[in-house]
Amino acid sequence: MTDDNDDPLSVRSVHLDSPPAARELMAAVGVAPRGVQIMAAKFTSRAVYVKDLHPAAANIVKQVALSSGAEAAVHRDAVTCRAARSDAVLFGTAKQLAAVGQKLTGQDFGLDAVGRAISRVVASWDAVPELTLKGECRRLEPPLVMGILNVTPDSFSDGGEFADPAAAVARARQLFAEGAAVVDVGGESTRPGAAYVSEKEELRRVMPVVEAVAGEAPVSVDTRKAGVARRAAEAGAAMINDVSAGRDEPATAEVCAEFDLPYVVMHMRGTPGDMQSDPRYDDVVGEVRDFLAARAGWAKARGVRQVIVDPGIGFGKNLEHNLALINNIPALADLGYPVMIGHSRKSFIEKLTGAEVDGRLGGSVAAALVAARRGAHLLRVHDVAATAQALAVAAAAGGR
Ligand code: HH2
Repeated sequence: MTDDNDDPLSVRSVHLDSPPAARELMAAVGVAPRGVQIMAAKFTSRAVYVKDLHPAAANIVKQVALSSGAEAAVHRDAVTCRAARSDAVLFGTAKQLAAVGQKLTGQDFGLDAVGRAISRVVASWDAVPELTLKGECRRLEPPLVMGILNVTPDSFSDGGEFADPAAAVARARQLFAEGAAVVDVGGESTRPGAAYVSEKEELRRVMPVVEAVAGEAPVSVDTRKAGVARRAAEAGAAMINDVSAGRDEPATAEVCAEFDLPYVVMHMRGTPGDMQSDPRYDDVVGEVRDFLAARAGWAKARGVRQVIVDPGIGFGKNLEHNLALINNIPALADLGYPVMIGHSRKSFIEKLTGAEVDGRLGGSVAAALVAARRGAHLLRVHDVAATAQALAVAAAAGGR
């Protein structure tokens, strides 16, 4: 990034669970130990992270924050300009941080764009997105549950179970009865190493379910193919879920624009064939966020009205990456699109607990609750009844 920083993606929300989490983040930014001690006293759970500032800009951010009653933790050598660049963590109430954003807007050293980005990020904290599904507008807090229905022989968890169309249709109806707001029908496994499925075969698998159920309730189709998306839309599908985010077949977004369907764009590193071979990121949250912002913008430019973003848990990510993404959902939600999380029964639960695929209910429900707390708007799960029950109890007992 240059000094005339015009990249608003350098500013993002962070959620800090506790004062130690705040201290750890400040230490990573390069704050002096004494400064960490003083500023930890101003701990707030929601903070704004600004990446890669010129030291002059970092000093202005610090002054503006202090004059607004907020705090900005910057690198210890930003003040002497010995640090070439500094990140900043801004602590304060939403009101104080909104004032910081406003005061920075119009300033030099690239701070105009940073100020506008801070204002946008802070404004997103209180916004609850909505989603129109089959003509019905749904508020996404608490999150909607999306039931998974794989009509494949080889999906990692339910492969082969619902290959028979009658069994698949019955399962879809059961998922709705258990509390799913939408059921995601997939005819191609995207598990690591999965083989490509032809369009003809994918249509043969998914269309009987879409044709039987889409008239009754909202059906999503999990497909990377524009031809499948089109046939599903013609048969009344309510949403398209594209794990390639339109990179495989850009025309998928055009189908969503034409039929005014919500379109899920998901982050994946590599392809299902190679994605799990030693994935690496410098900044997994920042890189996934930048990708989703770009793909959502791309879909919007093609006329899609409702875009949903998904960090793609398990798609080219190791355990640490998956946990960082779940913990940093606020940094994805502040892009202004509903956030979907698909954590259900995935192997990060095995890495944490040793559980085999059919024994991951507890881990899946726990991840759903954490994701809901962090602000996820749609949870894509196999176990709808257990997830819906846990969300209802968590919302009643502890909010959201
Ligand atoms: N995960 C899978 C498939 N589709 N779509 C979105 N948006 N997000 C996800 O995390 C996601 C997804 C993989 O899970 P599953 O469908 O259970 O398995 P398989 O791909 O083996 O059919």
